Amino acid sequence: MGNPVVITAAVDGPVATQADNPNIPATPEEFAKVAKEVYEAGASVIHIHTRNKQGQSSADYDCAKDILDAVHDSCPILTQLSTGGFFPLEERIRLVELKPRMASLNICTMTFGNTVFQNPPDMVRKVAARMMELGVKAELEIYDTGHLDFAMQLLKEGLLVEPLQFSTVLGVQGGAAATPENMLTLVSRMPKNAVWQMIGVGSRANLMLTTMAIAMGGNARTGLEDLLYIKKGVLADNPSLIRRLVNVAKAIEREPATIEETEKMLQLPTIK
Ligand code: KMH
Ligand code: ZN
Repeated sequence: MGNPVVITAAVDGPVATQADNPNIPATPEEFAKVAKEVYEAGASVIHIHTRNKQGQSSADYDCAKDILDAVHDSCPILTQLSTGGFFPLEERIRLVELKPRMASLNICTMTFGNTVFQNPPDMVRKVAARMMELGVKAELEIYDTGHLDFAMQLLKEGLLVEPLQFSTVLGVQGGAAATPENMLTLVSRMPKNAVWQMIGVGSRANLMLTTMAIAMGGNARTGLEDLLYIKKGVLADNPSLIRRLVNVAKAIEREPATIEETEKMLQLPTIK
């Protein structure tokens, strides 16, 4: 099948808890279960924000290891750990030592809702260098055009490996708004050999922009990190969101990428 699409399941996120949506995984067992479900639904990548024993977002190294091990044991889905929670930077960075296949790399400090998302340039350089040493591919989360520019600067400095893997994140308060125009601006400014996926925050933005991205030949992400409700008043769950996106892809004659296709398309390095 030609033109496969990499579908990523962002199953929990850094903020929401089971009080917001009971379908958010919290324990290693719940992460393992949801990993298998989204894999069977068509996702080839799982994006994980690790949690502590109380189910709260946390960069605790041992808890993160338990979650990652449980997911790896459950199915062949490719793991992408978030280094982007709202914890001390040193704790976030340490998560890459767990050697997931990919880890998020947030490029710039920004206002994020009512908080400040701290990503100082030298710290970003340090994490990028360490990811390269370990063979962990950087998933570059860009929330505005300046973030793309700084990613290009890091490439020039030899801290990133091509093809760059971008996630265009639109709809965060403090970043660019969730509009088709903003998506097109960002995508048109990426190097030609880059791979990219769309992350639309909020129910409407998520479906509209991921659909557009798939139609344009890009990749797409969905899951409870990006939207808690599938429609007004109806709580979402991860496998249903993946199935909905797979149906969108199939309707425009794209098939979800297999694990092998994803490894090839994203040119994932070998873990060292
Ligand atoms: N929820 C995302 C928009 C990351 O995973 O590195 C921001 C985030 C970053 O959580
Ligand atoms: Zn995330």
